[in-house]
Amino acid sequence: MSSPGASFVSSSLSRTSPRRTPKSQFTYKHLAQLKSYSTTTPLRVIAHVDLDAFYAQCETVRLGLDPSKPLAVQQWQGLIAINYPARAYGLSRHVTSTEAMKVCPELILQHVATWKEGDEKWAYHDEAFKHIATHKVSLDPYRKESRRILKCIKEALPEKEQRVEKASIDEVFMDLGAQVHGVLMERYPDLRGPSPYDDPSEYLPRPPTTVLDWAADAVVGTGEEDGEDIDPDWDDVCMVIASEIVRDVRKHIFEQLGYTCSAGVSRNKMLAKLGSAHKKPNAQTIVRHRAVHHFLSEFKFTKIRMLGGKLGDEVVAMFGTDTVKELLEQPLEQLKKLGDDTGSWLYSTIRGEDNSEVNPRTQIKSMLSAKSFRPAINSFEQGVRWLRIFVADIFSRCVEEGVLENKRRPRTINLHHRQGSQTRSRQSPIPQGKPLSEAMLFDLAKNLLAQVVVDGRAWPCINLSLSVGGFEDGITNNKGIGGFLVRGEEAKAMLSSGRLGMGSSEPPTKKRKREKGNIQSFFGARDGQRKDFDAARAVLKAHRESTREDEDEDRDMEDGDESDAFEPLPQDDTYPSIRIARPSTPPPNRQDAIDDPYRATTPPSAQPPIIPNIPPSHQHPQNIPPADPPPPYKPPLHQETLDTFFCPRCNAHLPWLEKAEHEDFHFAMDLSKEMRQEEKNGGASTSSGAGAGTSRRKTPVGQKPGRGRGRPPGGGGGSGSAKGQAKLAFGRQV
Ligand code: DCP
Ligand code: CA
Repeated sequence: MSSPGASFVSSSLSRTSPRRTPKSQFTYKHLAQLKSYSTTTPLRVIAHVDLDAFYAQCETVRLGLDPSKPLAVQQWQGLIAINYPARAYGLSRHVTSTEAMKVCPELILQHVATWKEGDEKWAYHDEAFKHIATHKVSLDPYRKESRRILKCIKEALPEKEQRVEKASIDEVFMDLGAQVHGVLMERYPDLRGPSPYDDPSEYLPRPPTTVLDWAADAVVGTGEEDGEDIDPDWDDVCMVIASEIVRDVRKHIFEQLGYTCSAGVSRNKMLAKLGSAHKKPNAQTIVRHRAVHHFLSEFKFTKIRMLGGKLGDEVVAMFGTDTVKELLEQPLEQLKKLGDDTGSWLYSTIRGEDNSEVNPRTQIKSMLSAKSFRPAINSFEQGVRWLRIFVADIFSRCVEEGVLENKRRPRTINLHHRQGSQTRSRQSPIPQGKPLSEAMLFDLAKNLLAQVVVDGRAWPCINLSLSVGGFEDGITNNKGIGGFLVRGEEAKAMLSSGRLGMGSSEPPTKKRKREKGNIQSFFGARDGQRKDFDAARAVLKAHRESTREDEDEDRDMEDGDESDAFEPLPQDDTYPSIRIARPSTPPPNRQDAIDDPYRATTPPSAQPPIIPNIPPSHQHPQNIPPADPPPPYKPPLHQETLDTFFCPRCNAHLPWLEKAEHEDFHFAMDLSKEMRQEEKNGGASTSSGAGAGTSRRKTPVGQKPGRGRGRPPGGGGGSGSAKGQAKLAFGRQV
């Protein structure tokens, strides 16, 4: 490519221009910092590369189709990726597949791959969209392509001068500092010498004024005559070099794999990302230092990452504007009304400041597989069938991570279960002393679900997700004493599963007594639920036994700890600190797309956001897989009004969907009463029929049935019985 001349010193123009000052505004130190990826050098160059219509391109490439033909990727009835030829018809993610075909009859619709219940591997199924109830989306094909593209990008960069961060399934950031520094030294040998007087704070000489060649790039303007032609400085030259590098990378991806992408080049991640979205597809945009102000003022700040949601709304409400231009008029003190940290962060962000570094970690920290159920699922058996798929999905990804070679392995497994508006999470450690297997994960997953079921109120379930986390580098079978130590995430998970004996304040014998006598007799009347409950209990029992065997082995190798601290007790809400927060609501089409390895499996706290100097008050609160469970389930109106059942125990008509929850309420009440009785009798089990209607309540005339946690009609929070329920559900003190 054509570029600035070999030596700026010999450039006559650089000396003759009347407007030119003899020195650059950058110092030798700034230049040296570029090499070490400093986040503060004003010469910094960051690129963001984003694949165009990614899933759609994956399908086009996989099927060997003509990329100029309109194609969309379908997930059930919705579209999740639309290529640019199809976008020319006005198609977007908001239309359904049927609507899309009406608008563009020649549209190629390809459904995402799915796991079919019972199958061992995902596949592309004909008419998969009809099987939402029995299939689960697999994003494996896109993850695979994502990995190939990342590899290709790395190949296109010098091994020792690359810093690449995978930001999502189809995005990477590159800090081009070291490479650009190398090119500068090559092209402008005069820069190599030591700084005058060996003083790094000395200013660099001016670069030559040869016209900078931006090739076909979209170079963001400054809104006025910017003087670049006669007055370029080293920051402009760095951008030109970076734009050449990025063009080469994009060319390499296209030539090797057939994908087009767009890129942004600027002085930090935030600006580079805004740049890559500026012109699409297959283009690159340069946001020079001198253009930042103009570029950003044109934006609505709600387009900037972290300002799209609640914080953005708050700012709009407080300052009555959503444009950067108007917000720039607010002094720092005013912005600090949002809080000191948030105000300062916002002040610098809208001025284009972002010192977050490009973090080259590429290792996955957690993996998640999830499914939203429409219709909801209603039994342990059904849940287990889905767990089998989740485990197969996760295990195959673990294999790619090198678990079989014991390179890396997860230490914890988590189950999130959603019923109505309530999300429950159960966690357990993954035994580290033996090879990780699919069967082991399945057994752990089943055990977690069984815990939820035994705790009650499990059905109908509208979302289940399973994740493994706490990936660590593998240890060999001859692990040292450290391999047996329980620490960090694993210890947390043990607490969560009660294995350290903190899941309950009562002795295990008492618990077993209660399970056997009361619960069974309660469910005795209801065959379906009893079967469900028994199945869950059988799983818990089998798991407990196998865990005991394992632990006996482990204990033989340890110090002969005889305590019975490993009983896997069902969890409840007693220990909120180990419960996992409910993740946020996804965009409508992403319900099954949540196991994106980067968007969804890297814990937010471990993954610096695009603007990592975000104020702490607005950071994601917990280190959880950012799974996106569905929005709260709202049954269709007719179900709420017509599909009611009559509860003979409290003479109330309640929505059918709340039946199980409501019955569980009565169970809780009965049990609570019985336990109190037991205490009164000095601990002797009464084992009376818990379903005998001992705490029957009546619905006051005209009062609506209670909602939510299965409260019976009229069940006020302060009443004695409601308290009993609360105790059972949250306290385990009964
Ligand atoms: N995706 C999804 N659901 C969404 C958004 C995205 O399933 N609501 C998936 C499909 C996309 C991929 O993630 O192909 C990447 O998302 P992008 O937002 O980068 O969108 P595209 O790559 O499809 O288009 P663009 O060319 O605008 O980047
Ligand atoms: Ca994209």
